[in-house]
Amino acid sequence: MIQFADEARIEVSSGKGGNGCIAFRREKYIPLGGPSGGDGGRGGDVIFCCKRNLRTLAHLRYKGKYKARNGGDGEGRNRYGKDGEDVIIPLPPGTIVRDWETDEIVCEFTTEADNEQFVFLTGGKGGWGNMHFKSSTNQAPKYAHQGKPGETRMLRVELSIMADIGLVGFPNAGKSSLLDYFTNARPKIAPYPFTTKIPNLGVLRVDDEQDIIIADIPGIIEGASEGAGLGIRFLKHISRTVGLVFIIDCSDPDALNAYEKLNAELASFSEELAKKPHIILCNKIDVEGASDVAAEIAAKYPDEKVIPMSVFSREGLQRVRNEIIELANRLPEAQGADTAEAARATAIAGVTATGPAADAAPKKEVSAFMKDRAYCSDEDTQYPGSEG
Ligand SMILES: Nc1nc2c(ncn2[C@@H]2O[C@H](COP(=O)(O)OP(=O)(O)OP(=O)(O)O)[C@@H](O)[C@H]2O)c(=O)[nH]1
Ligand SMILES: [Mg+2]
Repeated sequence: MIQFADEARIEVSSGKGGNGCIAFRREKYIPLGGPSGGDGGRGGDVIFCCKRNLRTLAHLRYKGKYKARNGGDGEGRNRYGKDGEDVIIPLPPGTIVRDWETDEIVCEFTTEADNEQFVFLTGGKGGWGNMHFKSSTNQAPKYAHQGKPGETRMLRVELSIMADIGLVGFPNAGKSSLLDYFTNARPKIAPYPFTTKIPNLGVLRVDDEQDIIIADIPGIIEGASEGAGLGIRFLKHISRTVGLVFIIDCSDPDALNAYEKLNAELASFSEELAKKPHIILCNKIDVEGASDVAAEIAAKYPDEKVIPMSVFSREGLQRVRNEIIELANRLPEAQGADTAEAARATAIAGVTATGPAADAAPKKEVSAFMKDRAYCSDEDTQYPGSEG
């Protein structure tokens, strides 16, 4: 089975600053040339960079340790040491990086953060060479500064896919087929359960103003919360959505109870998740008898929005599209948010703080260490050798 890397532990270290040099100018015809030891170079930084085309944290798992280069030592003839190269760690959007010990969030990338960089650890400063210490009373200083050490941190990196809408259904219900029809994603579709083993994201283009990101996750079965099937850990990837789309295969003998069973599994993962706004799609009505089942489901849940459809025969798909758009823009009434954006922000904050998705780690106060770290755009970052 393909493992979907959504958690990793990494150790990151910034580079040590280079030592200052003790040297004296020695040249023919220039007696007592004076101190000429150059400064050490700066140690490299540890930088996180958000890369939209990354989808898992697998690359971190293989490596484990990231170390920026040390700064070079200063040299004679007033030569500076080379600055140490930064280590740039690419992370997919939706990544949260926490301190391993304190659980403090040290960096968080959203879906819009493509190419955003975050300087996490700065390298040690280079030490001054003895050329700086010449004074009227000491013309030949025989000392220089050592470079400052770098820092090392152990981090937990978590990926939680950011989507507007999450698809929930038993295996084989047609989740991936729906994603394939409505979005640019081309997931694997096959007539057997558990075709989807890792979450897929697709973008539904509404118009020039709006894209809706839909997450297709592996199928859930009864008992998934106790580990049956692929379990429910993938539910964390839809924890931050605005709404859920339940898909029921109406040609399945268990179709009538599917919604209840799915909802029960969701609730055992997180009450918040089970309470999200949602619609119910009754799929495969092209199959004989399935339309009647769809009608029965609609009658069973008069307060729910139940839509009969078929990806196969394309029936009902226009309505499904409209309902998905409406769902993605819906405002949670209770929260009194005035824009869809604000609603999304509330949804994100609400679930990260409460659901097990957050691994029971509520946001803590920002530590002194994190206060002076800052996000920056690509232009603000200086790469070694690019200065001047
Ligand atoms: N007859 C019919 N078959 C459909 C329809 N929609 C999907 N299917 C078929 O149902 C099977 C399962 O579809 P998928 O989209 O892979 O289902 P899934 O929910 O993603 O399944 P998992 O990834 O295993 O959880 C495929 O063989 C599809 O061709 C439909 O509207 N009518
Ligand atoms: Mg699938």
